[in-house]
Amino acid sequence: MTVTEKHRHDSNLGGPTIPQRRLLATEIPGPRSRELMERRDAAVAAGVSTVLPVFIAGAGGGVLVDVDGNSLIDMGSGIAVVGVGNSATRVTKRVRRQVNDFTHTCFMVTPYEGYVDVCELLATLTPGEHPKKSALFNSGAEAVENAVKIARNATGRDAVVAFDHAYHGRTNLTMAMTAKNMPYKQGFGPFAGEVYRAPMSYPFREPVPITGEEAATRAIGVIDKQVGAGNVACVVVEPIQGEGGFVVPATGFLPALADWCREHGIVFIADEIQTGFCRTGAWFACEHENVVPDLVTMAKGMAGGLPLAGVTGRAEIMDAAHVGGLGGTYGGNPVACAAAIGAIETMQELDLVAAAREIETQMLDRLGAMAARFPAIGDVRGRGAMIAVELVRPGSTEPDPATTAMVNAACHRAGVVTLTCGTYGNVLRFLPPLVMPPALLGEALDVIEESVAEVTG
Ligand code: PLZ
Repeated sequence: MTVTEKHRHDSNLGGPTIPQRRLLATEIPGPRSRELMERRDAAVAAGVSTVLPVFIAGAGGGVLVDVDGNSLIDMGSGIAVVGVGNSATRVTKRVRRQVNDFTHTCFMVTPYEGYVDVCELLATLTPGEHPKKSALFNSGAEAVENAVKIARNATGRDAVVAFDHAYHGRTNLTMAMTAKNMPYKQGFGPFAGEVYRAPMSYPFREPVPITGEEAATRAIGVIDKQVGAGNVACVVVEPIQGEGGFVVPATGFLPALADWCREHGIVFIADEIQTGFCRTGAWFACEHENVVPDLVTMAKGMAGGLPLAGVTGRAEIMDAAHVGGLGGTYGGNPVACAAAIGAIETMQELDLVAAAREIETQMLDRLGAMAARFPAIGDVRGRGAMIAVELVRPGSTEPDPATTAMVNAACHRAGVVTLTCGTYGNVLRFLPPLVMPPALLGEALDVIEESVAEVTG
C-alpha cells in the first residue's frame, strides 16, 4: 500500500460509521492480504503468531474491513479490547486532542491531569467503597507483575498463588503464574520462584459435581499444605478465566476464597484484565458474586485499543511500596489515558453493561439450541459478551481440539473472526464488541451454526 492509500484509509475506513455488514469480496484471505503475509513472514519473528492472515485496513462497531475489501464480523474484539467498538468516536476525539497538546512527559518526571483523572475513575468504578489508589502501566502482564510487587511489599511475604488454567501474561513472573506450557512457556524458563498452583473450580470438568465452597476448600487445602497461609503474599485469580477456557467457577468459589484470604492477611487480587470494563455484563466480573478484591488488575477494554493497564486497590496496600518503587517510562501515557477517559465515557453513555447482558441473552439462547442439536458441543458458558462453547467427543467430556480448529477455520472462511482458547484447545470463544448490532450478531451466530454443522454434521 502506498503512503497516499494509507492516508486515505486512515481518514475514511474506520470508526462507528463503517457499514455494519458481512461482505465477502474475495476468498479469505484475499490476494493483497496474501502478499502482505509474505512480507510479514520475511520480516516478523516466527514466534509471533497470526490467528487469521487477513490484514486490516479499517474497523468499527462490529466489523473489520480488510485490504481486499472484505468486511468481517468481529467476534474477538482484538482479544477483549475494543468493547466500545474500534476507533470509537469519544476515544478518537480525545486521542486527537491529546496528541496535539503533548504526547509524553513521563508521569514520574512531570505529571499531567489525564493520569489522575483515570485513577479517580478507577477508584469509583472498581468494586468496594473503601479508599482506593491506583498505578498505571502499559500491558496486562505489567499490571499483574506490579500487583504482585505491591502485595509482597505490603505483606512482607513471598508466595504467590495462581490457579490451574490461569493466564496472567508472558513476562517471566507472569509466565510462571500462567498454567499452560504450550505455547506460552515452552523453552522460556527458568521461571520466577515462589509461585504455587492451586486447583480451580471448573464445573464442566469436575469428575463429581462439587459446590463452589467445596472447590474453595479443596484449593485452600492445597495452599495450606504446600505453602502455608502465613507465607502467602497474594492469591491471584481471574473471576472468569480467559485464555484457560472461559471457565466460570461454581457460585461460592470466589467469595469463599476472598474470605479465607482476608482471615489470613493474604492480598486477594482479581485479574480482571479480560473480564473488566463491562465485558461480562458488569463493570467488573467480581460484582456478580459481590466479591470485593483487595487489588484489581486491568488492561484491555479500559482504553479502547490503546495500551494502558492499571492496578487499583485498598489505599493502605497500594501505598505500602516506597516512593519510587513503582513506575516505568510510559506507564499511564497521556494519549492512552485520554483514550481511557473516552472509552469509559462511551461505556457510561451507551450503557454497555446493559448491552453486554443483551448480548449474553442472544448468544446463550442460540448456542443453547445449538448444543441440543450438535452432540459435539459439551458445554455453553460465560457471562455477558464473554461466551464460549467447549467441544468434545460426543457422549463424553473428552476434549476435541481438532474439531474446534476446523469449526474456527470454517467461521473464518465465511467472514466471521472467532478465537479459540482453553487448556485443551477445545474452546471456541466469543468476545464481540459490546456495540455489536443484534442483527450482525445474529448473522455471526448463523455462520457459527453452519460451521459446526459443516464440520460435525
Ligand atoms: N491477564 C486475564 O487475559 C491477556 C493474551 C494473548 P497483556 N490475554 C490475552 C496472548 O496470547 O498473548 C491477559 C489476560 C489476563 C493478563 C493478561 C496479559 O495481558 O496485555 O497481553 O500483557
